[in-house]
Amino acid sequence: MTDQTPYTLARDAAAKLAELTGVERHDVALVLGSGWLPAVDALGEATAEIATTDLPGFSAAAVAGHSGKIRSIRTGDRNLLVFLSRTHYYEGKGVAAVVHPVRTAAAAGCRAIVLTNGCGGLNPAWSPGTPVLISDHINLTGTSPLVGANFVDLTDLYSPRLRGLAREVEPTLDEGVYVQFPGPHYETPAEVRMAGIMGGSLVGMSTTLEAIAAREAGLEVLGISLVTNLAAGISDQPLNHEEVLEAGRAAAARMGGLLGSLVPRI
Ligand code: 8IG
Repeated sequence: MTDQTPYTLARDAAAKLAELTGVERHDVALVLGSGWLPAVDALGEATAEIATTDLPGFSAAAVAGHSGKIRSIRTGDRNLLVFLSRTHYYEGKGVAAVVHPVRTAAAAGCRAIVLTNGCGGLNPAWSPGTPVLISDHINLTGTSPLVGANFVDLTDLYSPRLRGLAREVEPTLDEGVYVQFPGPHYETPAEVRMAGIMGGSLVGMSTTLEAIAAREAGLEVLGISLVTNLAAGISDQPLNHEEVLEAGRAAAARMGGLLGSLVPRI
């Protein structure tokens, strides 16, 4: 045990996952963000559902609206591995804990991962409940899941091929640059203006570290943000978490339809 690395821990988790789900190999992984849970029921019947805490390296979920479960779903001829919750950087459990699901998915055989999140939008045209494809990111956490001289190329991190597929399913989808702040507080209006000046259009507290780990593991990455609120200062409304959950419920059918059409084609 003392010789465990994040990679061997992920291999152990993948072996236990196969044992508990009875699914030897998964093909596509999906990580759910705030507001996305209702959409998953539209994806099809679960082959198996287990608690994340049944697998090595996972700890309990911390956020309302996030459920600490992993669901295996058969869609078309694909085995889809759905993480109904994630560990956020702001929980202070370390970056390796944040990206453990991604590494577990890779060890379980996945070739692609769909990272979803709920976030704030800088474009006033994005009303709450608008899905936006992530075209690129700015990581403001000041850290990386990679340790050592591991110079992973992040050009085209968010797969142009998968974004193209998403737009075949839903041609009206906009794209945006996702800026990850450490959180857990929301941004000040000045920080939101800064994010915009830097070239960002979405602000949130997840996704970028996971995307980096996914690229390291050789996974193709699709990122989809659900804009659940206008970012601080973009509207004169204060932000609250209940609004996030409500935007998710209201957008569930559309998100479920999008994922349901997309995943079998990945
Ligand atoms: I949902 O406006 C959600 N998550 N940082 N800012 C940040 N994270 C978020 C926001 C937001 N909305």
